[in-house]
This record gives sequence, structure tokens and C-alpha cells, in this order.
Amino acid sequence: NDCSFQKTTINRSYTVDRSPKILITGGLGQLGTECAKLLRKNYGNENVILSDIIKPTEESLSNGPFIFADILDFKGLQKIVVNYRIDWLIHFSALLSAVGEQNVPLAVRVNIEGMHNVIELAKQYKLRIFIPSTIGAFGPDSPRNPTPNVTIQRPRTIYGVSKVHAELLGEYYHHRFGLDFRCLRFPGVISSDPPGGGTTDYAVAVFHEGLVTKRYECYLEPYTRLPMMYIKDCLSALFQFLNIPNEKLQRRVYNVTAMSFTPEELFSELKKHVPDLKISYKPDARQYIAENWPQVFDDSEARRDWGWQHKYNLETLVESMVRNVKKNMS
Ligand code: AKB
Repeated sequence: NDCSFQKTTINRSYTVDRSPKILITGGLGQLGTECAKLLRKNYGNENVILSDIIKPTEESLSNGPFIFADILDFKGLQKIVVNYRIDWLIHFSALLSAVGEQNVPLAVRVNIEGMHNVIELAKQYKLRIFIPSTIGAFGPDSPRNPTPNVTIQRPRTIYGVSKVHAELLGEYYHHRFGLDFRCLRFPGVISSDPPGGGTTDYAVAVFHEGLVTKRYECYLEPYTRLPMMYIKDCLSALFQFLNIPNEKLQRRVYNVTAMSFTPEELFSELKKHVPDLKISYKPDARQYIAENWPQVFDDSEARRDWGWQHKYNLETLVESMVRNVKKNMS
């Protein structure tokens, strides 16, 4: 039958009478440790395996397994999936937008070759696989306010190009091989764990630097509006999305967001807690990246199809960040 390749069958190998076994790659980045905490609370400590190629802190070792995993080593990944009987793979390893521009060949290896490895692995072992995408998957030709789920995507960073590639390859593997691929496009994520090498990092750095030195030099112009969300919302979107039955998903890739703000708006909210905070502006190459990204993200499809709802707005996000960063400082 010529058309048999078009058939979609969703893999159900993990139809579980037990908790899924989950592997998180790039687990020591901005989202990994907190994501592991949330999943361990729901599925048990031993069922969530955090992995990375960098040395773990005491905290990352504290409540469950941590192992070395290099996403460029396919055989090594196979071993892990077999030995730990992995069902779900959460693939966080990636070079972010700003740092990717500083080392394009490395970004190609990590973001594209690494993703080829994990997607092939997921196909071979019938894993559910989650790969985050980003507002960075859009570019100057995309509508910026609002940016819908399906529109022109012509990003101008290697990070964005690699994420569009991941979205398309994931969708293709889903339709062609029945791979249970899931992808959320996240906005800038604000967390007390620092990110590294992103364009939206200012919105995290200002809390850490601002609360300690009462000064912050911002590398974006004061009027640069970008979509954002608090880490708690980001992880609850991820958790909810991972658990949606396949029948409810109208697509494999969804925009999610909570709010949009400019540096000026964030700083004036933060000044309510730190009145003597001094801000200066010195835009650099990251301004160009931000100017080509969405300003307002349309996530109405996620809200409609699987009930996505955010909890934190600008005011409650700032309140919670100030509290957490102060707690970590003392
Ligand atoms: C970045 O700034 O590169 C990331 C992102 C929005 O994907 N935080």
C-alpha cells in the first residue's frame, strides 16, 4: 500500500500501571532542577533521573538520581534508556539565543545534532518526548503583536533556527512514525535559578544584582516588550501538557505565555520593593535579537485545547521573586 507511510499510530508502550520513568537532559540548566522536583513529587524520587555533562551541586543530588549523560553520545543514551527503563524524555539541553550566536558550530552540534539523537532514541524505544521551543522560533517576518500559533517563522538566530527544525522534525516523526512528540513554545522564563546566555536573562539578573548592589545595567532598551512567565507557571504548563491524552491534542506544538512587559515596566514594579534601585541602560547585540521576537504571544489554542491557564501576573511574579531571592541570600 503506497499510502501506508501516512498512517499515524501513537505509541502506547508506557500505558502505565506504574509511574512513568523520566529522563531529563540538560538537567542543570534553568528549568531542570525545579522540573525534577515537581515530577518527583508526582511520580516518586527514583522515577525521575536528572542528567547533564556538568558537575552537580549538592542540591541537585539531594532528592533523586543524577547521572552523566552526553546528548551527543547516542550509544550512551541508549544504555541509559535501557538500564533505567525510561518511558518519557524531557530534553532541555540547548545553547540559548545570545550564547548560540557566540559559538554557532557548537550550537549546531548541541541544538541540532543532539536533538537528532534524542528524537531517534525516542522513536526507537517508543518514548514520549518533550522538547521545549521558544518565542525565539519567530523572526522579523512574523506578526509580533500578537504572534499566533501558526504563522511565518523565519528566525535570525541559530537558536531559533534549531528550534524551528526541532518543531518540524518532531511533527514529521509524529505523522510518519507515530512518535509521541510534544513541544511548548515558552516565552522568557523568570526563576531564582539563573538562566545562561539568553536574551530575556535581564528579567532574572535584575533581581539578583538589584537586590544585592541596588544597581542594574540593562542591555535592552527600556521599551523592549517581550512575552514572559514565572517558572511555576512554566512548569505547571509542562506538567499538564505531558499528561494530556493524545486525543485531546489538536497539534504537537503550542504557544504558552502569561504576560508581556518591557524592562521599564518590570523595574518600576521592582522599585516598589527596592525603592533605592538605580537602573541604567546600555543596549548590546541582544537588543537586535529581542527586536525581532514576538512582543505579545497568542496562546489561545493551548487555552482552548487543553485548558492552559497562568497564575502569576507581573505584580505577583515580582513579589514571589523578591521573597525567594532574599531567602536564598540569607
Ligand atoms: C532566550 O532568551 O534565549 C530564552 C528564550 C526566550 O528562549 N530565554
